Amino acid sequence: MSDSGDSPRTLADVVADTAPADLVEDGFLTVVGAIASGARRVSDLTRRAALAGMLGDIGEINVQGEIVQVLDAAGTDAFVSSLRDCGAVAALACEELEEAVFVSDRADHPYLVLFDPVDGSSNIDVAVTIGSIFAVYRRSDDAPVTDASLLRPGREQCAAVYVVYGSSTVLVVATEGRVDGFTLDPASSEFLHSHEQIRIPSQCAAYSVNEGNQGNWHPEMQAAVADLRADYGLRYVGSLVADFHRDLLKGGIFLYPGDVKSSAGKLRLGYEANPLCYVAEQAGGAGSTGSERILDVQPEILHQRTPLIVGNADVVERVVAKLAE
Ligand code: P6P
Repeated sequence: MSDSGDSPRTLADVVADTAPADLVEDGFLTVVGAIASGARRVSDLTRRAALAGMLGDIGEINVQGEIVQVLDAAGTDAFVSSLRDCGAVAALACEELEEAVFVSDRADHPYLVLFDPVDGSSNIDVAVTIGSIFAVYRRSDDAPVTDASLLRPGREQCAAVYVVYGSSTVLVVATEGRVDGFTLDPASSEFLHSHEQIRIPSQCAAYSVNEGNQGNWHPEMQAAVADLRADYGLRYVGSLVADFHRDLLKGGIFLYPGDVKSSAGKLRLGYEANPLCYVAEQAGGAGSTGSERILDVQPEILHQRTPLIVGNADVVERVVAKLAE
C-alpha cells in the first residue's frame, strides 16, 4: 500500500510522474514498459521453472565462457525482442550476445540499453533468487550508432533498472535522484508501487563476499575484508541482484574483488556494475573498483570485467582506504 493508504499506483503512472520530463518526452516509458514485459515473462518461467522446462543448460558456452542455462536463452529472447520492438531503443547489448544489436538510427529511437537478462541463472535449478539488470543511456548525438556508442562511462546513464525474482518479483527503477520499487501483482500482472523513494539505510547491516575465494585475494583485500568481518555479519546468496537488493533495502556492502586468478574479477562493468552502482548512488550509496568510482571507468570493450565494491558509502570508503594502506 502506498504511503497515502490508497491502492498502489502502477509502474507506468509513477514513472510518468517522477522521471525527468525530457526522458518521458523521449519515450522512456516505452523502454521501461519493454523491460517490464520481459520481466513478466522471466518471472512466469522462473515461478514454473521445472514445470516449464527451464532447468539445466542448453549444452552451449556463451561469450563469457559460461554454460548457457535454459533460462538464459529464454530470458535473452524475451528482453531482446521486447527492447528491439519497442520503438525507442537504437541499440542494445546483452551479456549473452557477443555483438551488439543495432535496431535503428532514427532520431525517435534515442535510447541505448545494456543488460544482463538473467543473472545468477544457475540458481534456478535450486529455486534460489535470480535477477535481470539494465543500464539505460541516451544517444549522445544523432550520428549512426556504432559499437563505440555503447562504450560509455556509467556516470552517463540516464537510468538503471533491475528485477529481482525472489519470494516476490520486484522491479526497481532509478533515475537522477530517485529510486522506486514495484512489486509484480500475480492477479493483475501489473508492477505496483511498493517501495517509494528508496534510500540505503545509514547503518550497514552486513558484508557480502564469497569468503571461499579468500585464498585468492591479494593481501590488502584480505586485510580489508578482515576489517569488515570484525564489525559485520556475513550474508552471501551468490546471486548478485539478490545480494545487492538486500544491501540496498537493509544497508550493507557487497564485494566481488579481483584476485590472483583474475585481476578484473568476475562481474561485468557495462550491465552489472554500472547499473547497480547507478542505483546505489541515487539511493545515497557508492560503488568503487577499489581504487576508482565505478561510474567513472571508461569501458574499453563491451564485456569488460571489473572488481566491484558497492553499498553504504561510508563502508565503501572504509574499504578503499584500507586497500590504499
Ligand atoms: P561466485 C552468478 O553466477 C554471478 O554472476 C553473480 O550473480 C554472483 O554475484 C556471482 O556470480 C557469484 O560468483 O564466484 O561467488 O559463485
